[in-house]
Order: sequence, then structure tokens, then C-alpha cells
Amino acid sequence: MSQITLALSKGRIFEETLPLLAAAGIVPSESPESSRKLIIGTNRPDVRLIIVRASDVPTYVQHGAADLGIAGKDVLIEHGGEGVYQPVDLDIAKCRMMVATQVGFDYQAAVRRGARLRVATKYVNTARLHFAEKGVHVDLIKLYGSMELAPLVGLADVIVDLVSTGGTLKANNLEAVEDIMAISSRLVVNQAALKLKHDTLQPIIEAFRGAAA
Ligand code: PRT
Ligand code: MG
Repeated sequence: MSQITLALSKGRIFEETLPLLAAAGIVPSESPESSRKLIIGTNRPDVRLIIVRASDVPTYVQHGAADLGIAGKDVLIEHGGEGVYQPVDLDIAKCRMMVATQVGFDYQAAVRRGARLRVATKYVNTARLHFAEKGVHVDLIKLYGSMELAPLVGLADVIVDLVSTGGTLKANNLEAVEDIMAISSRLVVNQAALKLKHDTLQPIIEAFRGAAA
């Protein structure tokens, strides 16, 4: 039987993945939230979990350091998806990719008059594509977090960020002005592993597919 490594991130993805793991007969031996271990065993001797940053999941799977992983569509777009299959939309960790500005900034008017916009975001590939399709000229400013701050201190005119409840925008006097796309998390699989470890991986993929439906 092949040894299987599944890459996961802590936080919302881990929480929402537990029921899917259970459907595949996989129960982690400890919680990554309380443990400092980065490799976590499971009730199945042939399955282990590795705990990585959300944005690093596709990289581990691409290079075969993990056979499987769970990653947000936002993260997969930025990574590019090279070397990984995305067989199942798990419909978890859902949110929307949006353009937001300070309340009172007339975004539509700025777009109409062809203004050059300063856009702060962690999602530069997604943002570049979105504004190119609209024909809006932008200067992209790459940030690694807390995008909401950028318009408040004059770093950017707009941000591109994920929104779920809208609470973070509201708390910072920002508002969503454009919806870019719906985001959810996908099961990702290393392309070579899918062939070499097919007999072990296929039932796990099918269990995830069944539980997500
Ligand atoms: O935290 P870290 O830097 O390690 O990475 P990460 O922030 O990418 O990871 P994590 O665990 O926070 O998110 C993992 C995945 O969850 C993301 O890649 C998304 O696919 C998905 N997801 C779903 C979200 C959200 N909802 C979400 N609301 N990821 C981030 N947020 C953030 C958002 O960026 C904003 O700062 O939450 C804030 C807005 O939330 P509301 O509820 O106030 O609107
Ligand atoms: Mg986070």
C-alpha cells in the first residue's frame, strides 16, 4: 500500500476539511491548532497530514512533497496550477474576490474617465487579469496581508481582497464596489502521484467528491 501525504493549512480550511476527511475514513491523531507538529499522523497508517501556509499548498503538491492538498481558488490562480490536477470543488471556505474602496471614493466615475488606479493586493495575477479585461490601467502594489489598510493611509485607491461577512470592510470604512469572482477550496492532486499511487488515491478522491456533493 502506498504512503499518502495530504497538505492542509490551519484555520478555516482545516476546520471545514475535518468532515471530508472523516468521509474518507481519515481521522487526524491531533489538532494542528493545539499541536506545534507540522507532520500529523492519522488513524490510517498509510495517511499523514502536513500543515503548511495556505498559499504554499499548491507548491508542495506540484513538487510531489504532498500527493494531495486543499487550496482556495484564490491561491491556485496566483500559483498558476502547474503540475496539479483540481478534480473536486469542495465548496468549502467560500467567499468572494472583490474590489473595494474607501466609502465615498467614486470608483465608477474614476473608471469612466480612464483614471490610472493604484491597486493594493495579495492577488496580483487575479487583479491584473480583472482590470486588463475591463481596460482599466492600474499600478499594482503587492501586499502580503491587511490590504484593508492601504486606502486608509493613501497607499492605494482600491484593494482587491476576499470578502466573506463584509465585517472587515465595514470596520475600516471601506465598501465593495465590484465583484470579481466566487471563491471556494479545491482538492488538488499531484499529477504523477495520481498515476503511481492510483489505487490508494482514487478512493480518497471519490470519498471527498461524495462528501462535497
Ligand atoms: O493566514 P495566512 O497568511 O497563512 O494565509 P491565508 O490568509 O491565505 O489563509 P487563511 O487560512 O486565512 O485562508 C485560507 C483560505 O480561506 C483562503 O485562501 C480563501 O480561499 C479562504 N477564505 C474564505 C478566506 C476568507 N474566506 C476570508 N474572509 N480567506 C481570507 N479571508 C479574509 C480576507 O482576506 C479579509 O481580510 O478575511 C477578511 C474578510 O473577512 P470578512 O468576514 O470580514 O468579510
Ligand atoms: Mg489569514
